[in-house]
Amino acid sequence: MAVVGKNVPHDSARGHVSGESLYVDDIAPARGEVLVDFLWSPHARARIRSADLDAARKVPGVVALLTHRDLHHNLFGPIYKDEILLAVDECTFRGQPIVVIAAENAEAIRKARAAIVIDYEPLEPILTIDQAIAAQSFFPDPRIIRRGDADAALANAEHILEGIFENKGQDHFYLESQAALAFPEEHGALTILSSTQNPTEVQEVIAHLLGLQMNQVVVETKRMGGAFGGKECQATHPAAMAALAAQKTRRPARIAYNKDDDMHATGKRHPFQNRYRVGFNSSGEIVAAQFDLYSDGGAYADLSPAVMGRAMTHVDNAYFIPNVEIRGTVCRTNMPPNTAFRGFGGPQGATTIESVMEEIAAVLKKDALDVRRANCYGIDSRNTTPYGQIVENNTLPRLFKELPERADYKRRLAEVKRFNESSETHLKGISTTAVKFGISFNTKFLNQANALVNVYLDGSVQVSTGATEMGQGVNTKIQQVVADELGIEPERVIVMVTSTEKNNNTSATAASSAADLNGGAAVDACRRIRERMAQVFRTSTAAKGEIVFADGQVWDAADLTKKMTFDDLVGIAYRSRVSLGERGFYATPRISWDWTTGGNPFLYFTMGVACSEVLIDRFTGEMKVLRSDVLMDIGRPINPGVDRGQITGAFIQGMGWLTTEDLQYGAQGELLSHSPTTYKIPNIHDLPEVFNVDWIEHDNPVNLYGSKAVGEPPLLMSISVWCAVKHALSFVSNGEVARLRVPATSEEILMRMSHSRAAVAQGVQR
Ligand code: LUZ
Ligand code: MOS
Repeated sequence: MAVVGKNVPHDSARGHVSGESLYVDDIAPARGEVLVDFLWSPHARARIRSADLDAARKVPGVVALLTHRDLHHNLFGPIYKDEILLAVDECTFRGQPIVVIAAENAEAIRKARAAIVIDYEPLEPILTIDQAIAAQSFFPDPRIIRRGDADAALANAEHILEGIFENKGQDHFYLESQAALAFPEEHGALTILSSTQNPTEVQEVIAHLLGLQMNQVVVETKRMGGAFGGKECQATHPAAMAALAAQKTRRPARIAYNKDDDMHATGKRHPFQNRYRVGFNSSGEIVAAQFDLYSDGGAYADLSPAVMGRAMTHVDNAYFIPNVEIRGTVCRTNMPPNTAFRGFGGPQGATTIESVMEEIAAVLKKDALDVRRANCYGIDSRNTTPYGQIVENNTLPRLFKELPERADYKRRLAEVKRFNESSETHLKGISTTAVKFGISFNTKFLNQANALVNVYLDGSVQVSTGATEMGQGVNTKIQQVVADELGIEPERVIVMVTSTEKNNNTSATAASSAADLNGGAAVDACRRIRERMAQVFRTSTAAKGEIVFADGQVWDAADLTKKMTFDDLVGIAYRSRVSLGERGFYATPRISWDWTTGGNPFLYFTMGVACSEVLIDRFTGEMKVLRSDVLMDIGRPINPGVDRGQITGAFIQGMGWLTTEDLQYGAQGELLSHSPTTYKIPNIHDLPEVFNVDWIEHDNPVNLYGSKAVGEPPLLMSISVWCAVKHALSFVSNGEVARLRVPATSEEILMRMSHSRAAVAQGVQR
């Protein structure tokens, strides 16, 4: 009756569709509660000459107006402590909070906001990577990864390709906007209900900003309505504003951003500008490459250096590059601080080299799949990454063989060519791309977790970990693992609300690794409880063999007459005064990392290969995905249904970034596309018409029950869609390498096609 590997329903599945699941802002107002909101900077960069709050204070219903002066400290940040919560004398991005408003109702907040008078002196902002490079506005410590001699190998290469890959950002578009509820407790303590991936960070920052000890702040997270990285750091700001209001007014305080403010004020996926020089031979094999990556970090560092680190360790993606040089520079601009977003720089790195693969194929007039296969990481050789980690347990060659067969790639490629020769109205493209995603936080110390397992007198079990549930099903996976460890039904196990009171010093639920880390900690706790219970069983039955826990029973493997229910054994253990609670711990083994010497930043890699075919309207640039096939190595899934959902959802979310989600800004950096009417996330009609999602049977012996992390890696499978567009464009590019930006919106595609048509018409040499 093993539970791991079964489709146990998501623990919130019913609640999500019935509306029973509570999100922070669904919790009924407490007596005396104040509503909290904030006035944000309308300028990307401006000096605050003066602020007059007198008129706003007199607005009926206003309870408090709070500024940086009301904070004990104003400085925080996950990597560098460079970020301020409330602007002091200069605003450094549009959307930056300046005044926190606490009021009896929304009407009073609206009037107070209008009555605040701030005299700004607008300053010249830096709004783009180009402007940042021109001004040399960078965060500290540009990084470099180097192997072999790229310069020399490039000098001798048969072919050289140069280009720039550029991508725009992406809004997280979680359905539940940022929200928090703060309650004042006795002796100045606070309890915060926060929609955060990182309760510990919220606890730490609030304690610091408000002058409390961490043990005076309890942060609880029941669930999030989506997060995608957008609540790894930036849920902290609303929680801190609510906490400040609760501390100062001594009343419960609630904040919930509206969608527009959320889109204006929070950071996004990082825009990147990646320059590359690639040398290859006439069979398409890369002999050397130089990558110079620039990201837009925004006004504060946030997680940008770590995101850049992941971009740099994913620009190789599935491909071996013998001589390589990878530089990474994070630009400081006056945009909202860009932050974690599912994939965390990985997509920006991997799309760059997948784009290069299409370009090499175009130059050599080869099938891009053959080029990719020629460069794919090997099993016994050509298997070391630029940073020195060996790609162990490498299933990429197998995936590169099996997926194209399943997708009937060769035949369809020929069909695409025939179609493009005959159709005057449409264009098709097809591409097969890969993913190799490193699993582990690239900051070593974050790879730890603890878990609390309590067995109650009736044999039912509560588990608490630092993992937060954002719809991804981590609670269900932990429930399954605990059920199997104790040999009981999953219905006997409940995963409790995440709280800093039960689990201390936890890492963000991030890097796809929450089930790995927290599941590992829960296993540790269960095994120690089981060991004690087994000892009780031996004492009370004189059992001599191995003690088995399964099917809700406990028995002696050497003598099946010695058997009792798990519940009865719990009762005996309790009466024998044996502890039935345990705290487990997990620290990822084998990992090491150093920017100068390299190392093994990742415990293992999640891998996959995908093939997509697109149809483009030659007159409008409108694009449809005709078919996508995805084949992954996700180890042995703990919950196949949950994992299928993750692969499907991540693929579609990645498609959104790559094809339709177009962040548009005005001349002063004002976000113009700040609602669903102007920002196009994928909907049901954008699904590939044929969409096959599958995985291979393959064990991952280094991780929990042979499983692999699945949250982020499949997002990179959607790169096949973007590359299929690029492939389509190669048919109309007049012999030139087709360039394409992210997102490849209809406008972008149309522009690229028109450019080629104009070039053909005028005989222009580009
Ligand atoms: N967060 C982080 C992440 O702090 N380090 C990481 O490596 C990471 N990777 C993916 C997503 N979030
Ligand atoms: Mo993340 S991008 O919060 O795993």
